This record gives sequence, structure tokens and C-alpha cells, in this order.
Amino acid sequence: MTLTPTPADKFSFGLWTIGYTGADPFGGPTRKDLDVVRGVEKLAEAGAWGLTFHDDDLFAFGSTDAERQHQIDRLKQAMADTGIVVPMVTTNLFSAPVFKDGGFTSNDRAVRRFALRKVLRNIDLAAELGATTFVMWGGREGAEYDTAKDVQAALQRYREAVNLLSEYVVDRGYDMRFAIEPKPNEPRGDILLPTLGHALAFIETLERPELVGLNPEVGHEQMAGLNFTAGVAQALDAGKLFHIDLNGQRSIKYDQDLVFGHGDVQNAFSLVDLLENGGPGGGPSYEGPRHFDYKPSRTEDDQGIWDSVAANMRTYLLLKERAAAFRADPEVQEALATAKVAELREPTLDAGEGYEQLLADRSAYEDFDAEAYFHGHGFGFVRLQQLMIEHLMGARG
Ligand SMILES: [Mn+2]
Repeated sequence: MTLTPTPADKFSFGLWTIGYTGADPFGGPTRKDLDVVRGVEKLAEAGAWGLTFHDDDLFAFGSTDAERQHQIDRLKQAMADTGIVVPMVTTNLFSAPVFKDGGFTSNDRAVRRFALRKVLRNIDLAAELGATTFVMWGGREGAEYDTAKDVQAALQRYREAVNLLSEYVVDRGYDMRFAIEPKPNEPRGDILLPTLGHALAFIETLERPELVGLNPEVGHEQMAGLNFTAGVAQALDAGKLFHIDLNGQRSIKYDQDLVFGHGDVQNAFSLVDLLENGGPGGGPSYEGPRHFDYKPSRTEDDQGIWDSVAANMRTYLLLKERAAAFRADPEVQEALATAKVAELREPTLDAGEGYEQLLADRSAYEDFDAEAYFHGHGFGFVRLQQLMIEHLMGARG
């Protein structure tokens, strides 16, 4: 296994990630603006596969049609020159002052109509560039004050928006699906659809639920104190892992957007193991882009941007290599068997068995000595976890 990234690894980066200038609520930029052509060239040089962007990352909000087209043409030329693809596009409905109360769910109806037009225009661009995933991160879709937002009405407007956009994609014949990106808070005090679970439930209320899935982000679930790998597993179970945002987060605090693995590295290990080895046949469970949505820290210079780009991909490949070694270790396989991990894939009932047969099975209840069955007999989960830690630390194979 190689630790040198290639386009076959399907690593992609947001233009806003490598283009982050270091501005935060407490200080201005520490780096110069990044030109998109240089960004594409540097990503290709690093072995990445794709670039993603918000409309406003590529051409400033309020650009003339000519300015917009000039930037699109420059990106297209850079793509042709390097082989970098655009697998995903998303719309900025959060930076401009007009979106201060959100886009799809602003209390102001004119803002909602403007937001829909901005997204429709950007969907056309996404299709033109060959993107098959359209991400919706509703960072401003929320509120700070319960009195100020009718959440039930806001969800109705959110639904109205996604239904309209889905209809548009179908009518235009675009090969494109939507991926909702949940986040609990920041920039709003509370954001609508705050976790994967909220978004999954919402998707089932849409007119075309098959067109809408999830774009889970490591840090966003961890900001809510949740286990990201477990959430991604539920998204996979629902057939809704349309895209993924990899980064690092250290506990419940502001959105850190660290390099992948620079937060909870144990959870990063289990995530890569799930994506690469978690399928029903012990193969990949996810074939889509490995997309990094992180921020090169404000302390870094230009070189630091490209060092962190490389770090994201190298950490992913290292974890993939560690996960493969973990799975191949005979002692791990024995510990997995002791822990009965694979037994959970066996249905609890026999084929054709129903409650009548279960009620008639005395061995399941009347003759089952629940007290004696596991008394003094453990699963060995701790030993299994320690084996994982030792593989992670390079102490084994
Ligand atoms: Mn984030």
C-alpha cells in the first residue's frame, strides 16, 4: 500500500479550505487571497483528484456576468490543464449581509426568493462542470432567539426549497443529487437540521427523497458530542451517504476545522476502517469523494497551506494502511471472534421463524439460564480496543 496520494484515492478539497486567509472573529487575514488557478495546480501537484467550491469562492458576490464568466473560464482551463475534476459544488447562502437571517428560511420572503434564484443559477454551473453532488450547508438557517423563529414554518420553507430544486434537476435532466450538511450551531446560535439524525428524518418528508442524502462533517457531529463513525454508519444503513467532509475537531467547542486526524484520531481510525472495510462483504462501504473540509490554521504561511493539504491525505492513507493491518492480524481476528462482532450480522430469528415459533422455543427462554450464561464470561472488548490502539501507534504489524 502506498502513502503517496493519487487521483484514484478520490481526495478532494474545497476552494474555501485552501483559500482560507486566516480571518476569524478576532482578527483579520494572515495570508493573501489564493488564485483559483494556482489552487488547482497545487492540488494536482499534491496528488489530489478534485476541487469543490461555493459560487462566491470562485467569483465575488455581486460580480458582473462578465467577471463571473471570466473566472469560470479560468477554472475550466486549469481543470483541462491538470485533470482536476469538480465532483461537488455548493452555494454560499451565508456570507452576504442579505443572508443574515438565512436563505431558504429567512423570515423575509424576498430574501428566500433571491436565495432560490442564486442556487438555481449555481446548479446550472455545477452541471456544466460535471458535478454530480450539490451540497446544502444551511449555516445561517437558524436563530439565536426562540421568539424570533417559527421553526415549524422554517422547516416547511426548507422543504419547499429542496422540493423546488429537486424538481429543477429532474426537469433539466441533470445527473445530480443533493447532500444536506448538518451542523448544530455556528454561525447561528442554533441551526436547523442540527445533526445527521434530524436531517435523515427531514429527507423522508420530501417529494423526491431519493435525490437527497447527507454530507456529514466530522467536526459538526463532534461539536454536538456525537460519535461521528456511528452517525456515518447510520447514514450508510439508510443509503444516504452521498458525500463526506473529513476534518478534525477536539471536543465540544467552536468549529475547529483541523486537519483530518488532528482531533479524535481513534474515531478517525474507525471512520476510515468503516469507509474502506465496512461493507457487507468486508470491502469498501463508500465509493464517493474523500473530501476535506478543513482550514489551514491561521498561524500558517503559504507553505503551511500545502503542508496541511498533504497532511490530510497522508493521514487518511496511513489510517487506511493501519486499518488493513488491524484486519489482517490473526490475534485481532481471534479477538473479533471472541467479541462476537460478526455474529451481529446473523438475523435473530431463523429463516421463516415468527413470534409463534420463538414463543415455542423453550431453549430461548424457559430453559435459558440468563444468570449463568454470561456470569464471569466477558466479550473481551477492551482487549480488542487495545489491539486497535497498538496498531494505530505502530506497535504491531
Ligand atoms: Mn466545519
